[in-house]
Amino acid sequence: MLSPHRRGWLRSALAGTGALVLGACDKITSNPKGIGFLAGAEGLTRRVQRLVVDRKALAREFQPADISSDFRPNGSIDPADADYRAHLAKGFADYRLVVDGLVERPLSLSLDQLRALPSRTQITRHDCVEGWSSIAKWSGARLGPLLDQAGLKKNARFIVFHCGDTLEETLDGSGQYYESIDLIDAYHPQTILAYAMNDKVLPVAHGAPLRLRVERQLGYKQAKYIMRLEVVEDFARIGRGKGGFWEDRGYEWYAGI
Ligand SMILES: Nc1nc2c(c(=O)[nH]1)N[C@H]1C(S)=C(S)[C@@H](COP(=O)(O)O)O[C@H]1N2
Ligand SMILES: [Mo]
Repeated sequence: MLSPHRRGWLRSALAGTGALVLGACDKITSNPKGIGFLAGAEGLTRRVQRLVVDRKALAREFQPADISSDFRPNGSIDPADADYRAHLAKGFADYRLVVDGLVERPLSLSLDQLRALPSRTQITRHDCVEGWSSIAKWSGARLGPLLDQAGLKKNARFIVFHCGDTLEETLDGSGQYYESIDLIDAYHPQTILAYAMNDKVLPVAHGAPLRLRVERQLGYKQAKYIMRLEVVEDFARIGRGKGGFWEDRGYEWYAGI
């Protein structure tokens, strides 16, 4: 609900412009309920606009001198999973990023193909919920153009990132790391599938060969060891249904910063 203060502000705003804006709607302006309805609608529109504008704003970018010399690796840092070990042993020569689900054209992309896609380089700060931050320079394929290449189907709403590491041994396989983001973040210009960190090939500890950078959110959203992007309408049937490994264990799905 609007605060009394805000209601007051809206009422005076409407008093000033009301005659102009609502001039043709005398029946509504002369009806107090009608004014309340319009003021509420205007307040709602402003709040929604602010939300959308905020979601699209860029995360702060830093200078080369700000780059942390000791960027801390966290969570999985050397996956033991057999498939991952096999890829690593071959220097990811056979690695393919699979893009499937609600797409017109499923993709299977080698690292060379990923490196040829529209890219972006950015120096950003990574904030982990554990209370530490580090700054690094990331280069990678922009997710938006990649999704356009695959062509999203009408009912596409979320991108799920399936990772190559098992962070917790569970009987039902739900210990495999995964994450998900919505289309606002997927098309955000700083959202990239990073294959390089500080001008070098992405190290294993930080998610080789491919990790997500979704810069308006916390560390646990930054999926490492990405094997597959699945485009879905909802994630209820993936993992334990909350949209990510840590979300399944109680963390917020939207971890905005
Ligand atoms: N696949 C995978 N991605 C992951 C994790 C993980 O354990 N496995 N940990 C998350 C957490 S909590 C953080 S803080 C960052 C750590 O990224 P870094 O190792 O590059 O610091 O990765 C996130 N992405
Ligand atoms: Mo984290």
